Amino acid sequence: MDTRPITRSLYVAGLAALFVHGNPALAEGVSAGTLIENTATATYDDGDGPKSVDSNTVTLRVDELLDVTVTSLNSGAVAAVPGDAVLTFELTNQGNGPEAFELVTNPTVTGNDFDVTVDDVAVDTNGNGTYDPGVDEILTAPQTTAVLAADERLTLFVLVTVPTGVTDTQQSTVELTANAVTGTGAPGTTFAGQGVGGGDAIAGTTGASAIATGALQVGITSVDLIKSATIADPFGGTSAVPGSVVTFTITANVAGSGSVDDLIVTDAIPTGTSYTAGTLALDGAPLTDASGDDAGEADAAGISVDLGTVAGGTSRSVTFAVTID
Ligand SMILES: [Ca+2]
Ligand SMILES: [Ca+2]
Ligand SMILES: [Ca+2]
Repeated sequence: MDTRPITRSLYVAGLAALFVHGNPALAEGVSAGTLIENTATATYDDGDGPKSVDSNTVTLRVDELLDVTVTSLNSGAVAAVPGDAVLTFELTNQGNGPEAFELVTNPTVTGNDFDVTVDDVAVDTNGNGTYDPGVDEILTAPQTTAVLAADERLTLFVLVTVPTGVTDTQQSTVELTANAVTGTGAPGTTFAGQGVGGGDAIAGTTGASAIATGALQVGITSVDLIKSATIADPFGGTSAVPGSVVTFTITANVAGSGSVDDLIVTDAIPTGTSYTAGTLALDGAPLTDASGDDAGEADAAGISVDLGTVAGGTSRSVTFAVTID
């Protein structure tokens, strides 16, 4: 005979059905407007076979959280000279529902060495990360993005003009603020009925507002050319007479925090003299007279040396010799 006591077991199965309408894999969580339905089930054995019982179903609609982030996409300060410059930002709808954002720029930031003029805010319409005039859409006031889906990102360009009169290494920053069009406020601020599907919209941890700064640094680079000559006459002296060899030195001094591109030094062979073949040199190292094989070329008419890109603070010296006819 079985003497074991009757075992009554009760298993409560929690979290039954989770109905998700839409995409739940968002940074902010479940999509706004999603209905979350929950029914609890209990199973037990009352000694007369297994039984189960369901609870009533509780249905929750997920409200819309309003959140946004803005970051600068420039790696450090953008090198600038007087004239047009572009600052690049990324805006992300961090909320869990669709939302548009109004954009506000501020070029007069405390600590600026100079202030730029903000000309426009543009959207990277063709998505290549670069401002393309005539292609990328310029927003009209009030500058507002399209409605962005939850988690959608947008690359934005702030188009500015750097004023004349700025000096090398001066810096300026520009702020870009994005505010949810539905509203902003302290986290938890509720906009009744203004969320997805008539639910509430609620300011999230960002307060539905974000700000980022972009920086510009002036890089003005100048080139100074200095030419000198030394003379060796046929008699061991330094007189300029027919037959004297004149060695010219041309020094290019590049100054400033930036660099110059395509720096080419040229000089015509003076009338009354003839180029001495094989005397062209850069920083003391010989260059051939032929073209296309190194930085330099020379012929009866003149010399040319291509220094390429030269950073500020650098000096390069070109030398060559002529003989007085
Ligand atoms: Ca919305
Ligand atoms: Ca573009
Ligand atoms: Ca050459």
